[in-house]
Amino acid sequence: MRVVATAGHVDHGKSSLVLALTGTDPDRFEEEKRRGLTIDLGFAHAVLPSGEGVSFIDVPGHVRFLRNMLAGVGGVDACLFVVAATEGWKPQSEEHLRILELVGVRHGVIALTKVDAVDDEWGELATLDVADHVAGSFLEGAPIIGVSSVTGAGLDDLRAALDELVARTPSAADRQRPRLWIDRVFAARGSGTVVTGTLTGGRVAVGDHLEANGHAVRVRAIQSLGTPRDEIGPGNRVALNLVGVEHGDLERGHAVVQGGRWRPTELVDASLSVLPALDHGVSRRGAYAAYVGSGEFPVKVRVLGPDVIHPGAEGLVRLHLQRSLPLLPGDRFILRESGRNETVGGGEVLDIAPIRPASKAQPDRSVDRVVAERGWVDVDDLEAMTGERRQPTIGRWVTAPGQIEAMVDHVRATVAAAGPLGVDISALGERERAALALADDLTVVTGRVRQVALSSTLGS
Ligand SMILES: Nc1nc2c(ncn2[C@@H]2O[C@H](COP(=O)(O)OP(=O)(O)O)[C@@H](O)[C@H]2O)c(=O)[nH]1
Ligand SMILES: [Mg+2]
Repeated sequence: MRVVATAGHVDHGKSSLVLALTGTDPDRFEEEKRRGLTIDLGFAHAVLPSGEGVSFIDVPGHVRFLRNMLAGVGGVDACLFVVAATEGWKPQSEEHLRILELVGVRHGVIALTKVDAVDDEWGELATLDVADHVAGSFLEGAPIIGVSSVTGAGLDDLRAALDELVARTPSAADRQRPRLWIDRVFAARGSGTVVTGTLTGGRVAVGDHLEANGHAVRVRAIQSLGTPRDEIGPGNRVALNLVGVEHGDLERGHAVVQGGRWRPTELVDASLSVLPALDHGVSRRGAYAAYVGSGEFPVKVRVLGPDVIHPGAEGLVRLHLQRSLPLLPGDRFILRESGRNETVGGGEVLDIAPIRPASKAQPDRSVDRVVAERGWVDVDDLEAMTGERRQPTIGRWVTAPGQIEAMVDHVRATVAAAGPLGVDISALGERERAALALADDLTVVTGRVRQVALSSTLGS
């Protein structure tokens, strides 16, 4: 099963196309049907000719509902990019393409819709124009299929192209760290709460004990594509029935994760690519909205290093969120200036627990840097901060080069300074005691650490 998000300008025929491909109208709300306008995310699924299933997340194209579009593209593998042959490339064609690039979508097909309303020559020109606009992006070279949701023309070709898309899109990675960014919440009919989202990072099984926005919950039931499941892997649309939380306590943008394995954070260092088309740089400090997972979060940005990141350039930033989120290095975000209603750029989380002051921070994704900056790091902490499990170098710690030797020397010096009676072992810290075990020349006698008598060292 793959999750494919639609993208493209308003009224270009995204929702009609999803309906034509799946038989499900993704515009769920009465207001959407009445206005003929997608406001919120829509969901539908179909079986492709190969037998492979595909879930569609239909996003709104109108710039006013961009936040809903952003909530939809967080966990997707691929996109169905829609441009109407009648209108050609429009502002949200451009903005959605940039956003998909910044959130890391790398695969897609392009549907040139409404071909029934143009003649062949116009259709060919429109195709060339679209190819021009996507040149240099991840959609360069992607198939551009002329379709009509009205006559059904081209739909079989599009289905075949979707099959190829699904076949060439790598399946979602299983890192044994499931995370579900919630996009909808309901009260379950019996009791408990149902949340839906695109599962990433790992598997979830019925009976799992998880944490939803910090509430301890148990998974009572799982559904995917309307079918009950005992467990489900990453890369799927899922609905989880959760016991232990009121539906009023959860909302879009919250995450469901395994408690204890994450270190929710309000402060992250990240890379930021500023869109080339922006007419100003991102300056030293400012207030923005960051879009991460399925959520929109107010954020203060501080540029690390030079004062301004210019349009088209990439720099480093420190993001101050107003609430803590379960993030990991590698998570992607989009930055918008809410006041100007303008997408500024986006980037990748590099450090979810920066400890160096902003003036000295040099974030990157290296686990060794996280260790080096701390000297000693608990293995579980390190995993929660980086997503990577390392072998401890001593006790339960991973240490930077030279740290263990320095600690052994320090313990040796402490014992030497204490004289013949030695040091009460309870006066030593955990790390000192771990280092003590490595010092052949020290011994513990009735609770006191002493130097091994010289004669016994020589005799051994
Ligand atoms: N002639 C024609 N009209 C279409 C086609 N697809 C959609 N439309 C019309 O275009 C308008 C916008 O379609 P919609 O699917 O809501 O666009 P969205 O905003 O991209 O989701 C509606 O009035 C549709 O009936 C098509 O293939 N041919
Ligand atoms: Mg729509």
